[in-house]
Amino acid sequence: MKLGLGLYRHQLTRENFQFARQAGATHLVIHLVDYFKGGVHNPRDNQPTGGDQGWGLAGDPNALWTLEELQNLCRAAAAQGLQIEAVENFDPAHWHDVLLDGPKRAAHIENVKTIIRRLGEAGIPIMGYNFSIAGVAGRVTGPFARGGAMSVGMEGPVDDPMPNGMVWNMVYDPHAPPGTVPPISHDELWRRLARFLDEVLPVAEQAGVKLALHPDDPPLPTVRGQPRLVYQPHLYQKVIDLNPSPSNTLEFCLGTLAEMTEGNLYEAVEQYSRQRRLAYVHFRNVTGKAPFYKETFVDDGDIDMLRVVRILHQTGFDGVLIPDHTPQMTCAAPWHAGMAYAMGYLRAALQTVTGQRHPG
Ligand SMILES: [Mn+2]
Repeated sequence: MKLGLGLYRHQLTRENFQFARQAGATHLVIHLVDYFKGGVHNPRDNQPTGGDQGWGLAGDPNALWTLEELQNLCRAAAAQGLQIEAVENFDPAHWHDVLLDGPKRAAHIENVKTIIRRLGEAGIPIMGYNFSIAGVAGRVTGPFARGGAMSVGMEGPVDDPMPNGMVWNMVYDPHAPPGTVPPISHDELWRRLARFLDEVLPVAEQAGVKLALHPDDPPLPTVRGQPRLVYQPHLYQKVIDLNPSPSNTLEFCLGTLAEMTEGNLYEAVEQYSRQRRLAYVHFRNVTGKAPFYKETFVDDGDIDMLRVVRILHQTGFDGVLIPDHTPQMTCAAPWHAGMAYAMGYLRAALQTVTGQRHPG
């Protein structure tokens, strides 16, 4: 097992690469979508939350991430002793009509294929994604974690409809006509995922890239009136069973699994790790279940994280673990302090469980 750190787009700097390496990371998971165009409604110094308009404007629909950009990032990371393990999340601007089954769907499937080929060429082995219409919506921020540390949570269901021009909690068309996105059925959403996987996985396999699906966070049957795919642990199996490709994998988010109302988290870790379908793991702890839960420090929630690391080790998982989100610590660098705390915990857990001083 290897330790990684996730960085948002505006954090992809030499200073943060050094911070990651100093905190024990050998790998990075990078975000290339800019989630922080919502200004004061969605400040840059924390994980994105946002209001009714979500995280704000999506990217440029005509500017796919270039091979040169990816290669430059890989080189800059390597200069600090780090490998880029994954890019996390497609930009809604590049693939909204795959999610919405809209008129640009064919062009957007080509966008996804192009991005995956470029990742493969740059040597980045994983593309993490969410197949979700509403995305990560409906969360609140407050002093919920130990010692009054600022964290996020949910205080009830959020089913107010989503305005036209929006998908995955971002605005891809600011000039969309007034009105709301009509809800679809769960079956229709599964059909869209199956069709997407059938078209894209052969390209991913050829490029040597795994597609890794994050579960729906928050995990509820619907959010903003739109259906969700993976909102109980057993639904991850349905994703695996849709397509036998070894590139059909999971971005395994412990926090989201713990928020689910059914199943047993430790059994789920064992079940999916044994099938060799975990691409990488998000470490995040929480208390409570959706739609009433709060994010906590990694050592302080409902999940026994050391037990999870032990199961991953016993089942032969050899991929990357990253802290997902953490509460913000009261100091001059709240995000970095929260991450450094989680990295220290994870490094100690890896040393304890593997019996190696330099695991991974
Ligand atoms: Mn996650």
